[in-house]
Amino acid sequence: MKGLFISFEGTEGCGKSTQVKLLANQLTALGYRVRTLREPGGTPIGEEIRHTLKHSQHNHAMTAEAELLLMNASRAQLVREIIRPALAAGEVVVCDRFYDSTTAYQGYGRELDLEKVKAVIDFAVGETKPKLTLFLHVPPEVSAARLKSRQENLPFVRDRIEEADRKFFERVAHGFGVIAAAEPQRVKFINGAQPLEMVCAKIWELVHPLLPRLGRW
Ligand code: Z5A
Repeated sequence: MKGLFISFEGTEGCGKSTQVKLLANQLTALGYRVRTLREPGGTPIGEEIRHTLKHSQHNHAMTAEAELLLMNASRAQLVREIIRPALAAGEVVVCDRFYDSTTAYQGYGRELDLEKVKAVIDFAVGETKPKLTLFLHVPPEVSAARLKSRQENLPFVRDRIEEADRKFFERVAHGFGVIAAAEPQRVKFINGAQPLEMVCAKIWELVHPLLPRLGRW
């Protein structure tokens, strides 16, 4: 693979989407070819799965097992349709969430068997794994305040996953901590509660050393 694969992770409102855009702009300005993606979604099939997972009127009875498999059906499609060809073409792929979210949300949050979760992820991604994962950490009160202020400016759209209780999100946050501690080479912890520019600068510090190996186009 000639390209570079970077994923962003963290709890809701940690600032991933904002930083994905900022990083993509920086890289593009330097002449790199950049592909920004989100999960679940990122392909026409994946976006339909995303709707089923989050917003469909018929998703109230979804089981944790179905949720796990749908997340990874979307991922299997994204990996083969977009990520592998983009990496083979030498692009920088920047993904808003990837398989660590499955471990955190379906493994720790929904309390599915972690070995089974890992087996499903492995089947979906094969050898396609991020070189660098930027884990933006924010305390729950910062996350809640950001989501509230964003919601005030947007029309309400029901989201099944956000309907889970506080304990679920505490388990998810704990899960991300365990993941970051287990793979410190790949997963870099960043304080997402800092001002935007500081988060952005820290991210650049981590991404920049990986770039020269790519060359320029
Ligand atoms: N999910 C799963 O369960 N299993 C999986 O395998 C995968 C996903 C892949 C996807 O939801 C849901 O799917 C998610 C996990 C689950 N569920 N939940 N709950 P999504 O894609 O709709 O949303 P999200 O990924 O949870 O992210 P988000 O809520 O959109 O937040 P964000 O992208 O991290 O944050 P943001 O949009 O960049 O920022 C939020 C606000 O804060 C915004 O107004 C910004 O302007 C502001 N912001 C950002 N950074 C800062 C700083 N540094 N200071 C001040 N304000 C800031």
